[in-house]
Amino acid sequence: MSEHEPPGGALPPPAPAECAALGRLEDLPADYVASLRERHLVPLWPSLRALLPPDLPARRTRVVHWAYTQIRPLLLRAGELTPIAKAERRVLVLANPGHGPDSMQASSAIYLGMQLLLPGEWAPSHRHTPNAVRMVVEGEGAWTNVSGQKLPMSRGDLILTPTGLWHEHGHDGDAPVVWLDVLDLPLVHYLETSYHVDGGRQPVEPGAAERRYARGGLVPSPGFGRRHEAYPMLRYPWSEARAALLALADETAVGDAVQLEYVNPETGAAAQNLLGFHALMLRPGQTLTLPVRSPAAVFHVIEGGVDARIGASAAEQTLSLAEADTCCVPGYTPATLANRSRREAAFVFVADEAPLHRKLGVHEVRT
Ligand code: GTQ
Repeated sequence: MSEHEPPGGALPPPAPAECAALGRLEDLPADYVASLRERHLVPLWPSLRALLPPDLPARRTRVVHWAYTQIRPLLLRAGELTPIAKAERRVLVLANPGHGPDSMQASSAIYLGMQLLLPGEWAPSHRHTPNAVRMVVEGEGAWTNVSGQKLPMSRGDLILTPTGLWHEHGHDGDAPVVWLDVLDLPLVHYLETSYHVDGGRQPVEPGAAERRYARGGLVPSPGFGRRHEAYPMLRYPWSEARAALLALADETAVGDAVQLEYVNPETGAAAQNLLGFHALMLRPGQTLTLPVRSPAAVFHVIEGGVDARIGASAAEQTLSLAEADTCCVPGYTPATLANRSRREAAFVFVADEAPLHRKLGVHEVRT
């Protein structure tokens, strides 16, 4: 689907006449408002500007920086306080205060959680309507079994657990494992379609899909191991993504973005239906200004240190992101990322709402 652009690029600022003050609720006789209420009716005009503000949408999502050094001790404490049997999923949710202090939202559609699994623990099998991915932050030896495929979880790996697929997590290693969960839960919940089903132990075979689809442009021939599932690839190893970024950097003009999207290798479409996932490389010393787009986005540093300058000049904030830190950026917001190192590349995992915006026809890039 093509990108929706307002005619003539960015919309012009509204003429004052277009934004004339409209009648307020208080202007109406109390008995009239009461009789509307009784009949479950609401006048539009007092709320019209709030629903359809001029030029720029109202956004509850705020810029937030979650430092891993602050999350980690609290997550390990959760490991002491709450046994896995009492948690099922031992997660601290990254709650954007713009959506309320107890919100389970990073943005209107994105949920983020840091999940801890201790050696020997098991998070039992279930399936649910929201789509989930895991970005492994720390530790070795954990695995996720998705639809019977046992997928090892190493740092930087992206593991998909798409809508409706059984999944359970286990850990055969000897140190805590932490990963970042990214779900479209806020949207699926808003749609009144969020639920889960418990499963027992699921059958397990070693996951081989990433080897079936290990090289770009080459997929198994029909009848010779071609997957007909909606989600043929469920694990994207960091070693592959990192190598692909370094190769792309060799082919990309200095100063241009070196970014890859995680896609379904059979269709080339985004790996999941609602949220998009990308891996971004910043060359040593590189500063990259991102296009201003409608979807909210999340940045999570896989390797290196990155300064994120976010917001229009008057309200600009600079976040100093360290390895394993996560931040979120509302839609329609300028953002510039700078690699603090002059010697090493930095690598950032990006999650955004772009596939959803494109499907809804509201995706916009502003220049
Ligand atoms: O690991 O299945 O952060 O079901 C939230 C809901 C993780 C999971 C979350 C979940 C999971």
